[in-house]
Amino acid sequence: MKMNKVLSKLGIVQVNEGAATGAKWIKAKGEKLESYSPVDGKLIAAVNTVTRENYDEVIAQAQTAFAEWRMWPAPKRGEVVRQVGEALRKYKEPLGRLVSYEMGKSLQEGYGEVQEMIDICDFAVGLSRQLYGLTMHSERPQHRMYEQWHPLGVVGIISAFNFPVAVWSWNSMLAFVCGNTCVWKPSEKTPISGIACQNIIAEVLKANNVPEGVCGLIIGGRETGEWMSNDSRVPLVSATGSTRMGKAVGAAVAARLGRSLLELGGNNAIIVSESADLNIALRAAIFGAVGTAGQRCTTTRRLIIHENVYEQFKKKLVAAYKQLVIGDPLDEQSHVGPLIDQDAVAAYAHAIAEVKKAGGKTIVAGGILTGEGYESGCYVKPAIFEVQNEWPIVQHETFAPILYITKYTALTDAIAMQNNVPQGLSSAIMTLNMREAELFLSATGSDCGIANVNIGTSGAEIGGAFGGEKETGGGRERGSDSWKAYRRRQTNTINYSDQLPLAQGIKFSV
Ligand code: UN1
Repeated sequence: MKMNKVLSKLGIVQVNEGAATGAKWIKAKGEKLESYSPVDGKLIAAVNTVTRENYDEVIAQAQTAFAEWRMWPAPKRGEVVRQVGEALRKYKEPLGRLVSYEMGKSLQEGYGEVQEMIDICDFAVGLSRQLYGLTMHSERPQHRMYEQWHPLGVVGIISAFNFPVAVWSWNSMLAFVCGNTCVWKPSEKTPISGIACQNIIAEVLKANNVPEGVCGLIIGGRETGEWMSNDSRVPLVSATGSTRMGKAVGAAVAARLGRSLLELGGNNAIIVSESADLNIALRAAIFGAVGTAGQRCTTTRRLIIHENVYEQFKKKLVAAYKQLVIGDPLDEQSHVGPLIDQDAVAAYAHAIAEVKKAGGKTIVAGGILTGEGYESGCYVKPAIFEVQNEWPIVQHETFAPILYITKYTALTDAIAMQNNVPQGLSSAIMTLNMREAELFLSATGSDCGIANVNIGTSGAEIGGAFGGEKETGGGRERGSDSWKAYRRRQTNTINYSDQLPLAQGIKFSV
């Protein structure tokens, strides 16, 4: 499908409006933001950014809508989400293609991202008939005690360029079935994918007479995120992105005693044991390191390899890296697409210079590609360096396909190395030895939010809670009981006796 056909299918025009309260668009009055594809450097479309006034209008409408939306029975809200899932199935092809073109990930991964959206819709529909609270036994006679979960209000969603659409859906679909309204600020690097999602969902909102304001969108830069973080009308801000951004959002939200849900940087390692199936380990490591051109927060950045298989595994890696095809991500032959923009290319070059300065040994050389097919200036070669784990550059998350490898002797040392970084998102061990696997998963093992055995660090399924510890921010999105982050807990005690006994046996009479 040609890109202009893709854009017209998704309702993208030359200059898009930039703010929406749901089914309705507002012509935003801020500066124009142009989105260029890292694939070929061409302009995709432009979009107006919001002014403070536009922002306030969208938030106010979200507040108004909340008063009504929270009264809808949860399964009825779930039915709307079910239809969103159907609409996403219908638009999977063009939306996946647009994500691939605007962000630069491979077409397969673009489709995969839309599939994650469909999966969260299915998950949320089931959840809409659950959202369970507990009942407890009261210490007082003829008393009943239980807890229930109520919606919070307006949920602000700040998402990153690397998953331009899926992360919005993880947050909003759970927030919706929980009875919240949402306002989404997509990354300013991928605004057109955000506009496309809004167009898709608008059809469903209209068909179901969903109150205007339930699902808002604002296009803007850092300042817009700051408005949201400081806005006490937004009880929860869910932010995905760099640790630096997350610290700013977390501090601003905490200063007003709001809630934040943070999913920030990772520095994910795979431990390759001498008992690993090396072919599985190789495939996992390569997809983990070069998939999405190293721009997932779950990207494999470090390999900690047992000394007895180190040389052998290194050879396999080098041979496999030679096979990688770097090029247009919409071409199914390509394994690695471009980085998001030239700033990312500069960060890649800087990291390589730093690792070399620290004494890193080049195993597979990097480089910026030029010439035919690489005109956007965003294509780089996946690189591998032999390093020491404690070097500052290795401790740092660089959003690029740079893989650091290092050697270990004892598994406990490998685990210590894997944990010895500021971030704590994802981790994995490759081993067929159950003692090693269980040690890695034990309380003395990986300190990450995700720990896998014989699976790489990326590619988590929707059903599990997603997020991590330390500088990753501590938040959990998507599966398991992550929905609780989008609700407030209320403990209810009901007295159906004709007495008023006090808890803890306290006597008080007047
Ligand atoms: C991210 O990079 O922000 O587990 C999310 C994965 C994907 C999600 C990544 N399902 O790699």
